[in-house]
Amino acid sequence: MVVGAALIDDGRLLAARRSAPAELAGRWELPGGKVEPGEASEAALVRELREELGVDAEAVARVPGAWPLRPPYVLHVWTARLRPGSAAPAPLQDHDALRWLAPEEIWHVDWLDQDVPAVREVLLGLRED
Ligand code: 9L3
Ligand code: MG
Repeated sequence: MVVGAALIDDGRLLAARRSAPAELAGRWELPGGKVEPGEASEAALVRELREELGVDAEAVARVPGAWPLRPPYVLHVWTARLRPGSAAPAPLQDHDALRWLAPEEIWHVDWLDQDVPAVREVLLGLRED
């Protein structure tokens, strides 16, 4: 399983531009990665956000749905938030740009195809708040 984080702060969603691998470079994603054997999904999400962005974050709620990736992987998404005192996100690994997107800006970036339905779900939640 691959976990992705819809990191939300002040009503905006964090988008991360991939720098690798070549076939995904330049496309935007919900940051995250593979769950390790024996690891809980939320723990994987927190670990990936620390490794990739240098932040101290926590999972908030599972976004309903499961989206197929390159077999055998499946993408599951959680909303997440920065914990008090966390550093601001920085592109440390696998990314070369970050953007905080307001709801009306969500489609201004070229999301990975697999992330589009997940982002659509997240946007519904953002607009309710
Ligand atoms: N993937 C797709 N959307 C995402 C994430 C975090 C990952 N939001 C895909 C890209 C890779 C695979 O899952 O093919 C593993 O992700 P990573 O470990 O390279 O981040
Ligand atoms: Mg990753």
